[in-house]
Amino acid sequence: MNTKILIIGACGQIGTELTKKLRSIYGVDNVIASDIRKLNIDIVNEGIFEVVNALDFNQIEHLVEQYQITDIYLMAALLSATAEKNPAFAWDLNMNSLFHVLNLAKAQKVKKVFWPSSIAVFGPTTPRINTPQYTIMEPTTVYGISKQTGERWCEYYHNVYGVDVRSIRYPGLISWSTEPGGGTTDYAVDIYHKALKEGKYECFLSENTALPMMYMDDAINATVEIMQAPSEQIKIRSSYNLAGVSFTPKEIAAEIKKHIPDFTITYQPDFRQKIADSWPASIDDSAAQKDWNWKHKFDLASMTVEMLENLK
Ligand code: AKB
Repeated sequence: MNTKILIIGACGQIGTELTKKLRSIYGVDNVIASDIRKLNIDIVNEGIFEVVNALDFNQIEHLVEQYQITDIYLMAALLSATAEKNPAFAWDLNMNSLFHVLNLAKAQKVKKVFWPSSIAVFGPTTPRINTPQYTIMEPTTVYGISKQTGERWCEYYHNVYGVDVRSIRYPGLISWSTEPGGGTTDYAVDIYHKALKEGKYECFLSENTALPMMYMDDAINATVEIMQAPSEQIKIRSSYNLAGVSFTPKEIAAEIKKHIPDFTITYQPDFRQKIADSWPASIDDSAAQKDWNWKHKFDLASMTVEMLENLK
């Protein structure tokens, strides 16, 4: 049976890039993009696009049947900063969309599910440096609580119902072609835009706040690789730690200054500082390396070159 993919939340930061990549691999007609709203962007205009509410089980089921979907990528979610402003809706969206998709897989209407988790599953009591795969997890944000709970359900659906669900704990993601949507790590994208446009940036995190980050190309490759790996290689059915680069606002600013010598940065920490302080500074992803041969390519220097070149 051919792979037929449904991406829910295809117009978001990861969804847009993922849709392009999956269409290049599986063919435009085999990747159905969907989102709550129809934006005038490439992925909407270049292939099949459907408006779908991730909270509406019947709508998703209908699309699965209509297009004979085999794999679902559920990318719709409220991220950390936005979720803190609307906790009830964040919980509803982040949890119930996952249940809908897991239940479709349990009913054997689809074969495989990808669901993104996040470094937000960790909390202030987690070891911050080189955070292990298995460790203390006491998240303090609504987003983190929803992702940690989601991980438990993914593992449960795999163990009890045999659902083939695969997941990655994404760090902060950095891309030039898509804007982030309401996360704590968003500054690391904004800073490049403002450096080019205004030559200065006011950062909402303090200068020495180290966070795990990753260039979007690496994140997309990881997503494709974990989904293409033979099922028996996927030993962790909650979610895999994934590491790229770790840096502070001060370090990324210094890297940008190598290309834009007049660039200046100031710091005005807001409510997102507390969220960042509760997250790891760096991640140990040796389980992903061992189980499905994961390896990132981009470091801070090469990512900065790509970002500035493409945003110009
Ligand atoms: C956020 O900042 O909320 C996200 C994430 C780390 O999951 N980018």
